Amino acid sequence: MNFQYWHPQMEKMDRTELQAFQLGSLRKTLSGALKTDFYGRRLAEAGIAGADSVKSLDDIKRIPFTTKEDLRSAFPYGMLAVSREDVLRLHASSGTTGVPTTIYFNRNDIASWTGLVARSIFSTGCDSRDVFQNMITYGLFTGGLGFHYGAEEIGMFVIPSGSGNTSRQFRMMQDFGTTVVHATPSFLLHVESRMSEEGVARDSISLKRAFAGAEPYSEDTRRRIEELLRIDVFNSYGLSEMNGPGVAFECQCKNGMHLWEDAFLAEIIDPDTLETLPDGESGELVLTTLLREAMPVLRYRTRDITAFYTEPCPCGRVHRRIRRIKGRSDDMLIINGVNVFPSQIEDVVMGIKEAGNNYLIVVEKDGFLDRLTVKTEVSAGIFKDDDARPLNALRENIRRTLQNSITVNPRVELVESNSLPVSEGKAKRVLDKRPKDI
Ligand code: DLL
Repeated sequence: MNFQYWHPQMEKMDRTELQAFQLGSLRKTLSGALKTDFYGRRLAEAGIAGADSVKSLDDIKRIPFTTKEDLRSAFPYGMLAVSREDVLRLHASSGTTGVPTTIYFNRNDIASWTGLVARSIFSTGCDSRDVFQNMITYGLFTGGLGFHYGAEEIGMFVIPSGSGNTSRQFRMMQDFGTTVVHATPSFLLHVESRMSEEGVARDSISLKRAFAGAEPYSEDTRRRIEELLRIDVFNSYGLSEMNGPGVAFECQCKNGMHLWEDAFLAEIIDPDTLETLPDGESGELVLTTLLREAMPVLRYRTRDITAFYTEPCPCGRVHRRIRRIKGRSDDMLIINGVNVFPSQIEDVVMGIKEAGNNYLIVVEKDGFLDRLTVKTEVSAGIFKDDDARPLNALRENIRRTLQNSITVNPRVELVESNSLPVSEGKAKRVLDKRPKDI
């Protein structure tokens, strides 16, 4: 295989050099973090007064973890390390209780993020001759602009098609000779099935590769997409708190995702004991930003369960690879790539007085896409009436309020009070019927 490197010096430096670079960057990051309200307090409590109290990479263990809850509590500017005039952009993702977690970028942050995404895309064998169709949501979600900038940096011909509008997607592929697409794996499968339905011949498109991520999927799903569309599919991992995409990415070897360790310091911990685990063991990924200036984040608990590969990759990159994400250590659902916390749904349902006390969240596959149904009990009495209008209005009110809150359009089913199962122990509010074959 012919390997190509976007930033060979960074991608292939030896590990000692990489670790020295990481230590220097960690200290810079700490200096920035100490300027923020949130970390100023948090680090002082942990006895870290200045960046030089960190003498080795191992000293990272003295720094307290950061959680999504912390980001929410610091909303909007408690973690901002630069003046607001220096901020160029924000992105956001859902928080556990409806308050978004907001991430800020200054000019250098946009440049370093763009570099990481460019490096990721280039490592799959793409170059400036490729036509790239970005079939993912633009806007507050990081997947759109993150990939857009990275692909432009390489000089690719970028089509910012966004997600949805399936028939138009493959028409654009035909019109412009798209060679690479980016989408969630479920949307890729959906596009393929619509192509077959509408009789679009595979030979009428020039697709060679796809980047698929933002939600978990199995090796079988990857193979299925590859066989159906006759392309190579590369796994792409990231999270808003760490820029977005471009945290870890598969290279041409397609065997684990290189986690860009010059930009992120990675640890794997046991989510229960919080102890660091040896390389190779499966646990929760914890990440510290090393390059971010506007909003450094220290020891962020991603809740994603993975493990490091212990053997080096034939591509020659020094950055360690993580395994396909096995699941999460919290209850966050990912529905067609969108993060949804059950607590957000509960807030909406409980905030509507005609809704009863019990509800059930059902997630299942509808074709290749995810479908969310919220079954809600209604207050006693409302079903007795012959007039269906109040029920329809209530259903629509719940649906609209939910859609505004979680950005996913759910189906709402109203059921009689006391008809949903009540568990004796912890309430089981989520029924995830999607196949788990990871
Ligand atoms: O999903 C960023 C992204 C955009 C990644 C485009 C890849 C492509 P968030 O919306 O903050 O950011 O969601 C982050 O999604 O903690 C994982 O649980 C999950 N996730 C992301 N990529 C993968 C993947 C973007 N390849 C959360 N496999 C993360 C499994 C993934 N889960």
